[in-house]
Amino acid sequence: MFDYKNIHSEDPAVLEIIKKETRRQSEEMELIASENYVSKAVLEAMATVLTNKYSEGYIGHRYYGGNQMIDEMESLAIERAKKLFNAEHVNVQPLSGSPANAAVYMAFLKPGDKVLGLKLDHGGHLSHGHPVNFSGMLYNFTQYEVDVKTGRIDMAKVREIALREKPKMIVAGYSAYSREVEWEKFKEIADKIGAFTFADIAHTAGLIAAGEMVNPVPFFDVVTTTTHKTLRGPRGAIIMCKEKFVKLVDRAVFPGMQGGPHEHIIAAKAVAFGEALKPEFKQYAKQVMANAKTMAEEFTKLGYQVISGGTDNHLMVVDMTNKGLSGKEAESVLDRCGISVSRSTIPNDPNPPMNPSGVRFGTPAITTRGLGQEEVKKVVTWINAAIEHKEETEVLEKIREEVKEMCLKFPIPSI
Ligand code: DSN
Repeated sequence: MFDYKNIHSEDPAVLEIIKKETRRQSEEMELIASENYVSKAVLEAMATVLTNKYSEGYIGHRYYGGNQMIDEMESLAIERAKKLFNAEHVNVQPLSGSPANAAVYMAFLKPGDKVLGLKLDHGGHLSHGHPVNFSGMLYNFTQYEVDVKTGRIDMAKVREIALREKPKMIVAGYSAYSREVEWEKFKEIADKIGAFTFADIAHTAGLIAAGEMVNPVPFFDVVTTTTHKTLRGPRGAIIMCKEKFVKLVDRAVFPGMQGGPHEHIIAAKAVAFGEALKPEFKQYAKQVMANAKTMAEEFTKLGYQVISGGTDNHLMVVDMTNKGLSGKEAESVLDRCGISVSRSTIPNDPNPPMNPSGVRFGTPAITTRGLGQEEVKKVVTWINAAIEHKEETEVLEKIREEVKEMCLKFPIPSI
């Protein structure tokens, strides 16, 4: 959409890489559950002079002059996000998901405090207490799990652990969990022990904003989300909280964790929130979920083990063990066909995260391109054929051609 004439003359080496990536995105299929394609308007907002500005502080209280328009932009983004999620307060400055989560812990906890979070190989995020992450290093996490038989979070077990451990905070909301979260039950358990409730809705935020999944914002103490997954905005994050926690949260973001916010990204967040408030976005979210359901059903028909037996959202984790390959091998076979996926652990995975047993599939990006359930069925047959014929270069190349043909039929809106 941009003509790139200045990069062309100033820095052809950079332009060459941008062009190659544009071609890759355009001709290949994106099934990574956390990725999406932004609109032209979001892309334009990112490429603006707002990147030139320092604006440490908050609206009306900045540590630099010349922030009148920046104040206007931040309040627009905040007002739209509040409306979208029915939030009492929104901080739109977090640079991305992990820094947002770090700010939440900093706001509500002291190092060493007890927290409850879902284990990484059961679908949690690194920043929900994994020992190699700052969260697991600084705070005393106890990890809950999904029930291995059902693939779902066993709330009776969560209650039992919470009552025993008495954490100061309970974290819910996940990276590789395909079912609706029982937010109200989490809140009820937390209230019993006086714990803070923290929801990380990074994956499902767009579906929640569209009213297609349950929204924890009205009753959880604090909620974070990235803005670039199902919400289809720029790479970044926001924190939402109850009015009574405004000072704690805002101070943790700045000066606690961050310096100058990225105002060009905040402008793009505002555009994305505006888009998500439109009725078309509800249709988009519905289609994302319908596509995911169809995908899970098609995999199941072909003998794949979908964790929890299906999906209520935009993603699913498929155990590749009975197909005779690891998640990493499946990822690389599909890469050769022009289909991007991400390897994933399965609950109690006997293999390490670098070479786990499963693959996570998601439908947000293909739905933005306009693919519907009929196309999704075709995509699953390609995936299955690629896995069954993983050693046969000719078969993989033929699939690659067919994938490309479909992708060119459904162009990415911003390309
Ligand atoms: N990296 C993201 C994902 O793929 O789920 C989470 O931060």
